[in-house]
Amino acid sequence: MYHLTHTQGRGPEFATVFDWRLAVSYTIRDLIVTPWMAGHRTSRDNKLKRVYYLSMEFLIGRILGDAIINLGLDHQMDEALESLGLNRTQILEDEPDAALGNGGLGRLAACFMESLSSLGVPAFGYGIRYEHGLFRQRFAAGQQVETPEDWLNQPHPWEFVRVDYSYTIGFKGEVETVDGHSVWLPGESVVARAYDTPVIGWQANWANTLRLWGAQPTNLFDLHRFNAGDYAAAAEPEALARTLSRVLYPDDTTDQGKELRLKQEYFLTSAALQDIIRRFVAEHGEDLAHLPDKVAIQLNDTHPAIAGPELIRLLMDEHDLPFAQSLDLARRTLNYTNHTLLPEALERWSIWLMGHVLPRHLQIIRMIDEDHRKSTGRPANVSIIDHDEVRMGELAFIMAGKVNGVSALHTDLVRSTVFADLHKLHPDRIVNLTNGVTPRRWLRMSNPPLARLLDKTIGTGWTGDLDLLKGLAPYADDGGFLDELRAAKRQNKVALSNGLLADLGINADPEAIFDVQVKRMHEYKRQLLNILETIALWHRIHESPNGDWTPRLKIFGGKAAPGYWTAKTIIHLINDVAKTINDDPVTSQFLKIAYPPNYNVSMAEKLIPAADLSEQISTAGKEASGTGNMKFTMNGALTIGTLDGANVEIRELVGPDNFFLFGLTAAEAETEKAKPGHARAAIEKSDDMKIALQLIAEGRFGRPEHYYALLDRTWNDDPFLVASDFDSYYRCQRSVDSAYADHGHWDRMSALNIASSGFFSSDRTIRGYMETIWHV
Ligand code: 26Y
Repeated sequence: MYHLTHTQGRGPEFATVFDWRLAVSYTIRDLIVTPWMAGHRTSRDNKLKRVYYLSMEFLIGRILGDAIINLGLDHQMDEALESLGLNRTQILEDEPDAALGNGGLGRLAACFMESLSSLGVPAFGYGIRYEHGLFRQRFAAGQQVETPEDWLNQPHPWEFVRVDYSYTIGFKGEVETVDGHSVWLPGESVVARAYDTPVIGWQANWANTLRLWGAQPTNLFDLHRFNAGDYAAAAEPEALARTLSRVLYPDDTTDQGKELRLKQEYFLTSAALQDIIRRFVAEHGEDLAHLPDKVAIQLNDTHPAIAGPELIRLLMDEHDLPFAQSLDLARRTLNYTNHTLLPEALERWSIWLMGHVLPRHLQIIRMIDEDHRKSTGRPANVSIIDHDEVRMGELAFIMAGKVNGVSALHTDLVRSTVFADLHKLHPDRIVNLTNGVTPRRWLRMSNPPLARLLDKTIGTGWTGDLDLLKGLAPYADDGGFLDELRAAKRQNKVALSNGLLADLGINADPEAIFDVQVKRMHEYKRQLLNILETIALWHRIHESPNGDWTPRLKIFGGKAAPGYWTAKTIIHLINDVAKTINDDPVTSQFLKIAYPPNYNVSMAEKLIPAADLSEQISTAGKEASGTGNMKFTMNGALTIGTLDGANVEIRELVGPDNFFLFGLTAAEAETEKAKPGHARAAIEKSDDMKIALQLIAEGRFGRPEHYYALLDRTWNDDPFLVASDFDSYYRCQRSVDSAYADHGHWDRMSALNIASSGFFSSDRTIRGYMETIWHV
């Protein structure tokens, strides 16, 4: 009530949901500030080593609900809101979903921030305060339409602006030599201003800071021009600077705006490193030789890989250390996480662009490259500069103390493929840290029915120590427990069904298998395989409409990069197929498709707890880890999947009997792809796949000409082996049908999945980083 009147300036009789939501948020924030400041004091007074997580993406989602959970105030909050006559869901859902990321890599960064706080590790996350996060998706005639996201269009109650922490970031210009020293005279500059959001850990013992940089002009505007009446030109410096933190880059393959992306990466990295060095000097004095003892920096993919040359530049040009020592200090401070093997996602910048935007850094990159080649005996294939391009993966690797993969399989592939040559030179550098997710958000907060059942059955300790879920295993044979587990799942399915009916007009049967594939739209993730299987099943049901079919609701969710034509065509196809199938009276009791638009963190929180089946069907060898797969397992969904990414570890832990495996292995997939005509050969052999493609070509689902290119690509190229895996997938889905029909059996498998999911807590992952990489 205090914040409603004194901060929001509204009496209760006039307050809207928005007013109440802000008042509640400020009240909760007040409670976070105390442990937050205490943590800062403890770290500073004890001169503790800190972890710095540099990421271009933090996909945090909504904050309020998670903060309430971590403060342990969920029951009190419910009572308080009830006494005020307020609806909790309404208040929580009024908060915009902070979408400062594209997908897995950004959400991982957010889970890591939460675990770092829960474990009480002194840490900062550094990112960019994008004014517009990931675009909003809607469908027009089944096709994706992007509209700008606008989360900062309203007050953001969680952040504290730090006008005193501002750094100048230069671009372009000249490098001159003065007294034997190189001096970079940037041609442009902007100011990076810090905006801090506290991240509260489980049980509120510790809070760290997510520090996001917003760009400000060095000169606000040109007063001469303004006074002369040229208002637009006067505001130019401001507009130019602001573009730097204006929009999140969609995971994209187009060439457009490459320069802006490079500038954004440098903007984040330079601001973070200047801030880190300032703090180090303030706490430990000017002797930067001890930097690696007090600072561990993690680069989330290559996006902040300019950190290597930038740290060397700061040490050498601004703090007068020699190159060799600067290089050594940087290497003992920096570490790099690789999240992809896909060649199109490995960043490369033309030498021209690098020299144009960051001339001093290009010089330093050449020095790093030369030093590395000399010290390793000048082997082939390991240079940072190749074919007039700067290879950021090689740069990050060479500048890192440790390089990590994100699942066991992915780490093996990092060693044997992208970095095979560098791995031979530095055999101890690559380590595995399998991803994880925070059980606070992804279980306790998003799945209250299951959380209550777990509390009742094994006690509440699992939230902070997910390995305790093992205690559930004995209950997998307890009929009473299994009934309650089913009831909890059903409650989530009913809630989701109500939402689907209200939002999409789809009448879902909670008894049906809720079969969910939610993730970014990418060919390698093979949403195409899923929709083709759906078409084939629909056709089979038509052939015997009185058959004993297990009812299914197929749920899709995900966005395509705006310039990714094939991914957008697959979205269109799913929507076209959904329209035909959902309107078919012959099959509708058995099969429906729902594709709610604008999949985001908040939607994941509703879909995952309601899922029976988790689709993790990427071409083996292509999905680095996956983290959605872990969330589903924790929430009792069974996985249908390939041996890819962390699926391999999920299957090992839950046991092969409790996992629906299909498809080629990574090695087999490589062999298969090398066979000329592999797609056509596989399609010719598969009646089901052939029919599915034929039905599309005949125009059974909207205008066939929309799909000619996709069909042609599937018959003649099929780079992600949809055809080769089709029959195996189709058969596996039918074994899902029969398994689901046997309730007792299914629920037992579900219980065993939950019981084995403790390993996938991001607390375990962070402990691994602490031990093997950061030494904190
Ligand atoms: C613009 C471009 C350079 C780019 C931008 C974003 C390239 C890649 C990305 C994002 C990649 C990403 O999200 N990768 C995912 O990381 C997850 C966390 O490790 C993995 O679980 C997932 O398999 C991987 O695809």
